[in-house]
This record gives sequence, C-alpha cells and structure tokens, in this order.
Amino acid sequence: MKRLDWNVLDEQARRTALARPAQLRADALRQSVEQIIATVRERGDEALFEFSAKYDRCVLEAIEVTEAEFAAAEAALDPALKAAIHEAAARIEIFHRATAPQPVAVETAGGVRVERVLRAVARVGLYVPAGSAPLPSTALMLGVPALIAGCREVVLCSPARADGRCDEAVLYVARITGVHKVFKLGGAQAIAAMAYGTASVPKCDKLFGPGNAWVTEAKLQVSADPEGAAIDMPAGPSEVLVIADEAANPVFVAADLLSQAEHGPDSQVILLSPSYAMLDRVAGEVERQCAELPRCAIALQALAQSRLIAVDSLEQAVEVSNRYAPEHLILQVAEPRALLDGIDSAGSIFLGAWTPESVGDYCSGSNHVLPTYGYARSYSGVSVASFQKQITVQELSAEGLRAIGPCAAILAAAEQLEAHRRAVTLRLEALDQMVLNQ
Ligand code: HSO
Ligand code: ZN
Repeated sequence: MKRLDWNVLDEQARRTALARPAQLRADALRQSVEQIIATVRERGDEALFEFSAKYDRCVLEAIEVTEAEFAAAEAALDPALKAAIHEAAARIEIFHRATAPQPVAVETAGGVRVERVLRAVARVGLYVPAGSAPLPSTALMLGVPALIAGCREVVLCSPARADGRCDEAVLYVARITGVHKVFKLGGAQAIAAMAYGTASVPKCDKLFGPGNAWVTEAKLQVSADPEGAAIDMPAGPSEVLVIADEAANPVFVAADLLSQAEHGPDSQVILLSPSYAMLDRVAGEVERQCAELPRCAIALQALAQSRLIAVDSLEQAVEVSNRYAPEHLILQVAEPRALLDGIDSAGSIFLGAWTPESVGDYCSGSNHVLPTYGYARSYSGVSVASFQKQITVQELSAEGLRAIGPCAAILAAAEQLEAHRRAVTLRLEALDQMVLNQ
C-alpha cells in the first residue's frame, strides 16, 4: 500500500492522493451499452436470450424463475444460512421501519392546512449482482425497503450461473421479501429490460442496486431518457476509509481494510492515522492477513491503488475524510463519538473497535447500498424513502384564503403573472361579496 504524509503534499498531490481509480466510462463502454439497450428495446426477450448466452455463458430455457426453481432453491439452502437470512431481514426491517418517512400535517396559518402524504413508487426493479460472488445480502437491502414501502410490483434481476440457475440464497431472499418476479438476467441487458420492459419483463419506474461498470453505465443511460427509468444513485466500486489512533487494534484495522479490498480489483481502501507506528503495524498486518484470504489476488489489486496516509491529528483526519466522502467510514479511535459531529460526508459510519463494516454489510439493520465515488457529498444510501414519493397536499378554508391570499397576490404582481394574481383576488372578492350579501 502506498504511504503518504498529508502535510508534505501540495494541493495537486493531495488531490491525487484522494482520487478514485479512474472510472471506466470510456467511449467503447458507452457505445456497447447503447447498443445493448437499443437491441433490447427492438428485439425484447429474443435479445435477452442471446445476451445471456453471450455474456453470462448460459443457455436459458426461460428467463423468468419458475415456482419449481424457487422451491428447489429453498430445499437446497443450508438451514443455518436460512436462519441467518431471517435474522438479518428482521433487523433490517426494524431499522428501515423506524427510519421510514412519516406523513405530516401542519397548519401554516389559521385555516391553511398543508400535508405531506407518501406513496410507493409503483413498479421497481432491483438488480442483484452475481459476478465473482452472488450477493443475497444485496437482495435483502433492496427487497426489505421495497416491501415496507409497499411497491405494487417488485422485479428482481440477477445473472444466472453457467448451469442456468440463479443463486439459491438470492432466490430465497426474493421469496421472503415478497418480490413478485425474478429474472435470470445480468449486465446492461437486465437494466435495459427493466427500464423499457419486454414481453416477459415488466417496465419499471425506478431501478436500484449496485453493479459493474456495464450495469452502472446502463443505469446512467436509462435514467437520462425520459422514457427510461429513474435510478437510486450513481455508483462506483466499493470503498472504505478508516481513521485509526494509536489505541486502535492493527489486526482489526487490517481486517476491515481487507474486507472491502476483497470486493473487487477496483475497490479502494484508505487508512488515516496520526501515528506512524500504527500505519506500519497495519501495513504488516494487511500483508499477513491477505496471504490467508481465498480472494487474496483480488484484494492485492485493490490494495495497489489504496493508501496509508499520515495526518497530524484526528481533526485533520476528519477534514481529509470529509473531502474524500467515503462510502464507509470506520472510526477506530478511543472516543469515536467525539469525532462524529465533525463528519459531514460519508455513506455509513462505524464507531469503535467492536463495529466491523461487515455487520453493516449484512445484519446490523442499516442499508449497504450506499453512495460511492464521492457521491456521499450529496447523496444518501438506499432507504424506504428511496422507494417512495412524497406528495404535498393543501386545503384552505375561506378564512385561510383571506389570511394568506394577499401575500400570494403581492408576489404574483411582483412576478407580473396576472393570471396567478387573479386566481386569488377573484376569490377574495367573491368572499367579500358573500359577506356583503349576508
Ligand atoms: N460492502 C458492500 C456490500 C456487501 N458486502 C455485500 C458484502 N456483501 C457495499 O459497499
Ligand atoms: Zn462488503
């Protein structure tokens, strides 16, 4: 891992130190995705079968998962895994219900009632990657909030293995979270199918979930098309930033860094510490632990573009972290809560020695679909709100219009929007007439 000292870097070098690995949005990728989307729009299901054969190397009889396949998946599932899925789902449900937006009604003036009501996005599409490892936990993170929001139609796409089957645990999660239809589709073709619809795949209003560069590019393209679909957030590879003081346990810190590094060669991990000794110890631990990992080769590639950065204080570490805006921020310091107020950009924060990021990935209850690539500066992770629309409602009594109508009339006149003004003043005059006639 690259070692840097923040305080000897000039502005340019600081920028480079916190740069994400360049995201592949090359013209070639953009064009192939455009082509895949156009082909799915033109030739529908037929194109989906061809793309699955070409990209997922599986010849499918049907793209939709059948009842028999759901049953076989459930039967094949290890009971301990099944129990863990239910345990995780229960805690994810608790947290997501607790953080779900509530309807609001307030009186902003006598007789002026303004409300906010919530409505589920009707048709949503969930994407669950299965590239180097299938991610049933991602199915939970999307399926549970969709269920709580009450979306009318929930579709899930996940690529099949070469044997033509979807991951059993992903299918089981889809079942227990009430997903209506599951399709064995991956990549840009899955996104295209959900955004535009085909004979088999329902057209969705909004698409959710992480994915590789193809999926991300496809999500960006369909979200730019008014006939396509909205998306949860722009996404990039997984990342974690750890702030560790001299009291941190280097074994834990190294394990956390590796847990993100093993996601993919383009994952990024950063360690900030005011202690040179800690940076050294963690570097040694990372090397030692990495060698024991089955995905060591992947982690090593990610580590090649990761950094250990010396800072002069924990305050400076917080400053640097805010500038980077990590997807995950781990505070392995003696008093993590003392730093919390200073953090203003991060997808999810993990406090103290006993809070590995893995618990947030799986089962503490928070969502793991989080903004990456610096989007944590302006985006939040997936929640029930992501699956809802917030609609405002207002109702004025005659008394209410008398109270606030003049304000609207003055503002309308200032904007020279006479029809706006009259829509108010005509009514005020009518009210005056009613009073006179009484
Ligand atoms: N850390 C990933 C989520 C995940 N981890 C799924 C394990 N499985 C999100 O950044
Ligand atoms: Zn993870």
